[in-house]
Amino acid sequence: SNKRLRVLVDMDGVIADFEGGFLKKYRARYPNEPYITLEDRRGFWVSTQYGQLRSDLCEKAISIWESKDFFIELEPLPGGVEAVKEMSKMENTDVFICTSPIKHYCHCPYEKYAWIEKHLGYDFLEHVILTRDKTVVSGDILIDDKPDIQGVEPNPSWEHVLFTACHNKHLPPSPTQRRLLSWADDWRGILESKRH
Ligand code: DGP
Repeated sequence: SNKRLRVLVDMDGVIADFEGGFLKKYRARYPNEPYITLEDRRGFWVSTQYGQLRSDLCEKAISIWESKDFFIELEPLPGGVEAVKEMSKMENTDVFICTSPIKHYCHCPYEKYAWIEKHLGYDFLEHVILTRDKTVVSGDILIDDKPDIQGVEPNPSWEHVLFTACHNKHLPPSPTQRRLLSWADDWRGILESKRH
């Protein structure tokens, strides 16, 4: 077919290092509190696991990503920015960054746009989708590190390709969910498989 391919790429945990940025700033702000190494992370919600470690650590964790400059200062994950640039130059391919801002909105949405401009360029701001519900966004593929992506649309148009992250790498393989192990993995092959 000569239809265009629409690829949705998540931001935190896929092209921006949310987990690494969180741990670095948490340890700097709370040097005497216990923490969870990236090796020991389990479950998508950081605050849930910190709350299980000690109940007051839930709100301490939240205070980190609610702080000014948290999102803009996230480091790019290896190969992510390069992959997004490369796929957006491919023929018959439309790429959008599809990301859920936190509800503490005074810094996060602004800094997400600023991060995109800084790392992908001003023109890429045309390709940003901020939404708390990715199921209502149409696309062929959604590359996202969250294992369960739910919302009001029970049958989203996209295939969710699970991007491996510290919190999901121990989940058993699913026969219905493909994985991208990293940006060194065969993302070109996954795109190609959706073109038929
Ligand atoms: P997304 O990756 O687009 O699904 O966005 C999820 C956002 O939520 C991302 O910024 C990471 C952040 N996040 C991670 N853990 C927690 C948590 O425990 N609580 C909240 N409110 N947000 C979290």
